[in-house]
Parts: sequence; C-alpha cells; structure tokens
Amino acid sequence: MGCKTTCPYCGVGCGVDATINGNGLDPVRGDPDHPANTGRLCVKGSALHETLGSQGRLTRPRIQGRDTDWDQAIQYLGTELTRLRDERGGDSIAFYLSGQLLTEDYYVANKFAKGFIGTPHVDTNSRLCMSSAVAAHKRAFGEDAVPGCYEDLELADLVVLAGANPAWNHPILYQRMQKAGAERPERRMVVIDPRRTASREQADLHLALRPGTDTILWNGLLVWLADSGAWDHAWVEAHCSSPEAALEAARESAPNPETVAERCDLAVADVQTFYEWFATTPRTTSFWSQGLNQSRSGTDRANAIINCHLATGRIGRPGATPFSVTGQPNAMGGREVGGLANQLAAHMDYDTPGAREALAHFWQAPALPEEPGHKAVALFEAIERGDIQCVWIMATNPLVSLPDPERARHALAQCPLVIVSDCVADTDTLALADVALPAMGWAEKDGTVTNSERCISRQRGLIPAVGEARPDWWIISAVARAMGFNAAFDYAGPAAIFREHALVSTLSGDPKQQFNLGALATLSDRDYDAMTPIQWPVTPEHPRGRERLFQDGVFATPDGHACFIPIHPKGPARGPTVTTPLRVTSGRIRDQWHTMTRTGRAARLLQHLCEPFIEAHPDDLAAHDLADGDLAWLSNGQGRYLGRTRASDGMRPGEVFVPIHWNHQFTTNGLASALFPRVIDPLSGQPETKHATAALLPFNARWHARLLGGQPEQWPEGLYWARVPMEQTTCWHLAGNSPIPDWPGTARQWLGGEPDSEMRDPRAGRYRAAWYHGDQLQAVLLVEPGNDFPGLDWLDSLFQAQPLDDGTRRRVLAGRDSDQPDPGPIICSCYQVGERRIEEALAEGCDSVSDLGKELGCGTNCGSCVPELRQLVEQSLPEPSGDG
Ligand SMILES: Nc1nc2c(c(=O)[nH]1)N[C@H]1C(S)=C(S)[C@@H](COP(=O)(O)OP(=O)(O)OC[C@H]3O[C@@H](n4cnc5c(=O)[nH]c(N)nc54)[C@H](O)[C@@H]3O)O[C@H]1N2
Ligand SMILES: Nc1nc2c(c(=O)[nH]1)N[C@H]1C(S)=C(S)[C@@H](COP(=O)(O)OP(=O)(O)OC[C@H]3O[C@@H](n4cnc5c(=O)[nH]c(N)nc54)[C@H](O)[C@@H]3O)O[C@H]1N2
Ligand code: SF4
Ligand SMILES: [Mo]
Repeated sequence: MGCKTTCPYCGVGCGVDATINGNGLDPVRGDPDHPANTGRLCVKGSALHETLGSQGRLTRPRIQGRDTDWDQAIQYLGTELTRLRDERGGDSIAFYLSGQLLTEDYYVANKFAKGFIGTPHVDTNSRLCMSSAVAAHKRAFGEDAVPGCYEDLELADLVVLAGANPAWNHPILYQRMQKAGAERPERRMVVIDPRRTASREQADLHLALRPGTDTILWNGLLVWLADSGAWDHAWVEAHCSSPEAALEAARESAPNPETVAERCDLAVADVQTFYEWFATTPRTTSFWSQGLNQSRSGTDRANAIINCHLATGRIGRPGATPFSVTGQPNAMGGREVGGLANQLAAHMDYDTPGAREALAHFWQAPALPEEPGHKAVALFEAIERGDIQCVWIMATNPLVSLPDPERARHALAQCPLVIVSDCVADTDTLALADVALPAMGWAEKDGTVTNSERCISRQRGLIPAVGEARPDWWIISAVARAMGFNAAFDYAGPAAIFREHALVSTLSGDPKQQFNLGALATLSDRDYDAMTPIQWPVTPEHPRGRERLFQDGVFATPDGHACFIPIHPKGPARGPTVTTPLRVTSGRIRDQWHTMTRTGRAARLLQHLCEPFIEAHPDDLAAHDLADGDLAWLSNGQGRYLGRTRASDGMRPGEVFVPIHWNHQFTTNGLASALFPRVIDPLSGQPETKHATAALLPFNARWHARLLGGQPEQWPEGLYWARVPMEQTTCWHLAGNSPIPDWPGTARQWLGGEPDSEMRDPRAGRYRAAWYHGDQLQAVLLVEPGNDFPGLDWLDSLFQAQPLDDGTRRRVLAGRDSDQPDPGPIICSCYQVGERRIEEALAEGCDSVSDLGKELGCGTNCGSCVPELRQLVEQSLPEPSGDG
C-alpha cells in the first residue's frame, strides 16, 4: 500500500511516497504532490528504507542498564520526579529537547515541563542550530517568522548563499535553484563561504572571506546601498525604525569596499561586484545557515543581512526576502510550540503581556514559571553545579553535539537522574543514562513537522514499532499521569494534541502575531489523518495558509515597524592558545546526518566518506610534513581530534575543516566538538561551533589494517580505529603509531583463534589472514605498511552466507577478485559509481555530466553528486589555450 509521509532529515521537509512491505518499506520515492520536492529526494532521503529494521534499536526501557517494562519505568519516573519536585523544587528538573521531535511530542514536553513540573529549564538542540536566526527575526520583525518561501529561491534574479552549503545540506532546495538557473541563465548566484564547497560549483561569484568577518561585509553593503541610490527611502520611512543608527554603525566599520576587502581578506573588485549586483537586483534572496548562526555574533550577522533587505524593501515580495533556512526536520515546529528556554509557548514569551496568565488558565497549569530558564550550554553548566538534579534528554545526542563535550559528560556523570529517550540502543549520551526509554522512529511514529518555509506536513506511522518503542508524546504523557496530572495528559492521539496546539496559537490575541493555526483547531481525526501540506498562518482569513509574510509592510512589533539594528562587528573568540595554530571550522558532509545514528546504518551512505577527516590546504599539510590521506591530530588546550587529512586547495591556507558526524560509536577520537570551546552569542545563547584554533600534529602511523567480519573484545590503547558498516559485514579501518612486531600472534589474539589461511611478509610490513567456518568466510585481516588497500566491496560480498569455492578462497588474501576492476572511491552512492570508472568514461570521450549519466547512470537518481561530477568533468577538460 502506498502512503505519503515526510523525510525525517533536513529542514527542506520533502514529501516521501512509501510502500509498505511486511514490516519494512520498499525503496522510497519522492512524493510528486509535495510542494517542497515535487517528486525528488536526495541521497539521504532515498536511502531511508535502508535505515529501518530492528538491528541496533533500543527495544525496551532500561533502568540502570537493566531491561524493564513500561509500567515499572513509568512508575519509577513518576515517583522520582514527584520526589525531586517536592524536595528540591520544579526547577531542579530540566528538559533537553530536539528539532527532531514531532510537533505533538514537543508540545506535550513543553506543557509538561513548564506548566506542570514548573521548570523554566526547557531547552533544545535547536539552540545550537538556529537560535541566532530566531533572535534576529525577533529583533527585526518583532516575531520569529521566516518571511519567504522556497519559490523565492527560484524567482530570485540574485541568490546569495551566506555560510550555507545547500548542495550537501539542503540538496533538494539546491537542485531547485540549479534548475531555475538553467532556465534563466541571466540569474546569478553568490556564495559567501571561507571554503570552496560543492555549492560553489555553480556560483557566479565566490567570496572566500576570512572566517567571522561577515558582519563587515554586510555592513559595507548597507553603506553601498545608501550611497548608490538603491536605498528605498519611501518604504523605509513608512515601515521601519532607526535606519540612521544602523547606517552610522555600518559606516564606522565598513566605510568603503576597500576597507571591507582588507578586513575580510577579499579582492576589492569582488566586493564591488557583489555590492553592485545586490544594489541593482530587486529580486534578491539571501539564504543563510550555520556559517552565520554558529558564532558569538550570530544574531548580529543575521541582522546585518536583514538590514540590507529592509533598506531595499526586499521582504515579503516574490523572489525578494532574507531567508534563514532551518536544519532539522522540525526545528520550526519546536519554535512554534515555544520549546526554547526563553519562550513560553506558541510564539509567546515570558514578557508577552498577558501571555502567562492566558496560558496558565488554558492549560489549567498548577505551576507556570515566571522567568526564562537556562539555554543549552548554561543548562549543562547548571547540571554540573548540581543546581539541576535531573535532566530528560529527548531525540538529541549532546555528548557529541555540544561544544566541549567532556564537560557535558562530566555534568551528566554526576547528575543523579539522567533520562534519555532515543530510538537506538547505543549512543555516546545513552552510555550515561540512568533511565533509557525506547522511542518510536521514523515510519513508526505519527504527527507533524514544519519545514523551513513554514509548511506543516504529516509524518505517518507506516510500520509496526520495533520492540516496545512508544511515541515520545505517549511516554511523556504516561509519566505526567503517573505524577497525578491525569486530565491534562489524557490524549487519545496526536490529532488531539495538534488541535490543542492550534488553539494555543490563538491565545496571545495579538492580530499582528503571524504564527496562528486557529483554522486548524477543529480538524477532525480524519482530517488530521488526511492532512496535506499547508503553510502557516492558517486562519479564517487565510484558510489555505500563506506563502509570504509582511507583504503589507506591517510587522509584529508594537508600532508595526521593522527594526534596523546597528551592527558593531566582533570577530570570533580567540580559542585556547596553542603553538602554530590553525583555525578550525566544522560542518557537514553530503551523506551523513549528525551523529550517524541512522545514516551510519546504511552502507551506501558510508561509501562517499567513511572516516573522520581533516580537510586542509596542501601548503599547510606540506608545512606539517603531512601527505594527503595521512592520519593526524588536531589538538588544543581543551581536546583533540584524530582524522585522515584531505588535501583541498578549496581551503584557505591556515584553516582546516572537520566533519561533525563521527563519535565514539564510530571511531577512537573523532569528536569535532571536542575542539570547540563553550563560547556563546550573548543574545541568542548559540555556541560558536564554527570557530576554534588547534595545532595540527602527525599521528605517524607505522602500520595500517582492514579487518572485516570480526573484532576483538577491546581495541588496544593508542590504536586508531574507524568502524565502517558495509553491505554484508563491518569493516574496521585500523592504524597504529608503534610497530606490531608479531602480527600472527596479534591476529590470533584479536580474533580468538587460528586463521585458516595466512600470508606473512614481516620484512615488507605486510600480513594477511582469513578465518572460515566450514566453507563460509568469518573474518579477514589485511595489514599494510601504507594505507593502500584495494576496494573492499568484493571481499564484503563474500560474507553473504555462501559457500566459497577454492578459486575464490585463494583470492581472499589478495583482497580482490582479479576479474573485477577496482571502481575507486564511490562518488554516486545511488548507482555505486566510483571515481575511477568516471575518469575512464571521461577519458573515453564523455564530456558532460549528462553524458556520464547516460553512460554510467551516475547523478541521474537523487542528483546529490552532480556538483562533484561537474568538478570531475571540468578537471578532465583541456585547459583553455588563452588565445581564443
Ligand atoms: N547531509 C547533511 N545535511 C544536513 C545535516 C547533516 O547533518 N547532514 N544537518 C542539517 C542541519 S541540523 C543543519 S543546521 C543544516 C546546516 O547546513 P549548513 O549551514 O549548510 O552546514 P554546515 O556545513 O554546518 O556549514 C555551512 C558552511 O559554513 C561555512 N562557514 C564556516 N565559518 C564561516 C564564516 O565565518 N562565515 C561564513 N560565511 N561561512 C562560514 C562552512 O565552511 C560551511 O561550508 O544542515 C542540515 N542538513
Ligand atoms: N562542532 C559543531 N557542533 C555542532 C554543529 C556544528 O556544525 N559544529 N551543529 C549543531 C547543530 S546545527 C545541530 S542540529 C546539532 C545536532 O546534534 P544532535 O541533535 O545531538 O544529533 P542527532 O544525531 O541528530 O541526534 C538525534 C538523536 O535522536 C535520536 N532520535 C531520532 N528520532 C527520534 C525520535 O523520534 N525520538 C527520540 N526520542 N529520539 C530520536 C537519534 O537516534 C539520535 O540519537 O549539532 C550541533 N553541534
Ligand atoms: S533534501 Fe534530502 S534530506 Fe532533506 S528533506 Fe529532502 S530528501 Fe530529506
Ligand atoms: Mo542544525
């Protein structure tokens, strides 16, 4: 049976067509009727069905590591939370939520925490994600509302991507932009990112600015707009306040393009080109994400962008808007229910007149707090101090994602009661849980999410839950009832919760408040089940929702005017002092999602990049005596990170990039956040996880190995390992910096038995062994002096339970089937096309991405690899001769 649901990864919020197949799903497809993606899916979305199944899932509640049942777990939590509240006060209990909860889960958690336990300490991983954009929206518009919609990215004649890499992180939006560009070649794209990313491929201009100088660049633009006649004086006068102060501040830091160019380390001509294009293109959309938000001046950076849009009246108009894109599937829903420490509920803050009283009355809440609570980083500090005695963590993995995770670990280790609700059995955070609660995952749970353009879509429960897993709203409600709050948490299902949430959205009574779901408050269960995507506000006036906000120039501030904000630039904080420091930034890769709890299960998604890495300019590697692919440490006074170097001349010299995904489940020392200090934006509380400093040091690997099919009880100290799930088995990538003189002995010790075949070449530093069970392969170990191994897909395929003939067995120690050419690193995950095959096809005459697609299939499914294919095509084309 075919069903429509929504992708649980990024904030694009694509519709998915899923067909149920027993307890799983057939390969999923994009929903042609969903407005976000009209049938397309990126590589992560199209691998969704491969991440299901019971393997690795948390299936039963656990108390102190011991399995228990729901009755016991709920009774235990009801008793403990009641005791804590009575003895230490409601504010000794904290909640740390996530933009990956459904709106219904989020709503119930917020209501329970603030209204019934009476704690203000409710924050979320969205603090690490878009809280700077939220704060900027509030300062400028009086409300956290994204004015534009996805169509604006297509209608725009100029798209500015600032601190965002949508080719990898919002792929379907990027594809929509690309398509619009192909249809209207006069349309332009500017990318502002210190790194050359996949999103830069199609850009007409790349401003690889010095990290952290964005406010100077945008201040300079504001000055240019004023001086070039592009300033829309009539509109600004009618609809905005305090433009003068903002312009004055801009002139101080960025009086002219020359100063900007110098401070941002850019060419003057490039700065001028950007300014000229912006000034003369009425349909301009500026799209920003974590490169701006994750900074101690993230809020200022966002307001610096919004200032320029206000100055030109480019807001709420087709193709013209500032556009903060959200990262998580329901970051927006969390903002709607008010699940942040500084919010109360439904876009009402603690200081919104009358809001507290209205909400307390509506909820019949016994204990609504009076003041905002701790934001994420401060929340964990309060736990460490012992002010907070219990924290309930839902749908986030803070021991990987918070800056300075060692401190957070320390906090949790000494917190008397740590409750973690998650879908999977093992995460870095779950390892410290006193109580672990199995939550339903995607395709099991039911509810709504809101994407980056305010569009609410249904996620639908399609398959039976694994084990005893329950919806998050169910778990919270059951604990609330165990504390005696029966009537307030007696929900029949998500539809009832959604209706209540929709009603709360009308409580403020402020006609200028944009967030309003009033017209959805009477949805029947059946309507809710059948709900199709709709953009808020949904009111009697706009029963079908609204694409754009603030079209009339009336904002949600008390006087209805939008506010210019004077911006005084502030560079990134100085990191811990280290000798010969490099600047470190962190971000995402195309095929992984955050801490890999789901994408790390799909072998196909680990083929593009399978180990933690350090991307650096070749000159920096050379200066540190490192070659591409060597293992190296990044180290500063706070923490260290071990990964493989990747040389890229797309990095600015002196700067390195590390991916955020790897953690203790997948590698030895691959926590990027270990390098980032707890520096926050004082306005938003968002941590500065794009800027750190560290020294680069060689690991000096003396041997390298691959082990498939087996693993020792524990890896010896000092060894590097990375776990790489493959189609049939698991491959361990290993290396050590002290020689292992006795490989045969080590191999027997690791695998606990005699190998069935063995090849020793101690002089060359080479060793190979294989273990069989009857005629089936059990494990293979390959040791080399350098990190040179054949592609291992063929070896992996032998682990499919199948008898192996003698010929095959003989080739096992070679690691390769001599008949099959090695495809090289996989570029196209959908069709498994490797770099070597692409290069061969290019050498044989293919000269475009579409040619490659016809020949090899690559790039023709989800399209996520097209930017890389284009790069390979460009590299293969002859250099222009210069005389034509
Ligand atoms: N594949 C994949 N997609 C994802 C996610 C994922 O985990 N994997 N996560 C989702 C989530 S939650 C989020 S929040 C989004 C994030 O989406 P993005 O914001 O696009 O992701 P990042 O890679 O974190 O950072 C974007 C860029 O900021 C740049 N940058 C660093 N410092 C600066 C600076 O000072 N100025 C400027 N202008 N740029 C800078 C980095 O070089 C990087 O290329 O992605 C979402 N989509
Ligand atoms: N250095 C550095 N740090 C960063 C960032 C960065 O760019 N650099 N980015 C930051 C950003 S933008 C973000 S969004 C965070 C992301 O960081 P996290 O939120 O910590 O990462 P996830 O892996 O998405 O964690 C989600 C967890 O919820 C579980 N889960 C999934 N669905 C459900 C569900 O329905 N219910 C329950 N109960 N659990 C579920 C998953 O198994 C997983 O363990 O990282 C932040 N940290
Ligand atoms: S762009 Fe990809 S990850 Fe994001 S919602 Fe769409 S399919 Fe999912
Ligand atoms: Mo995020």
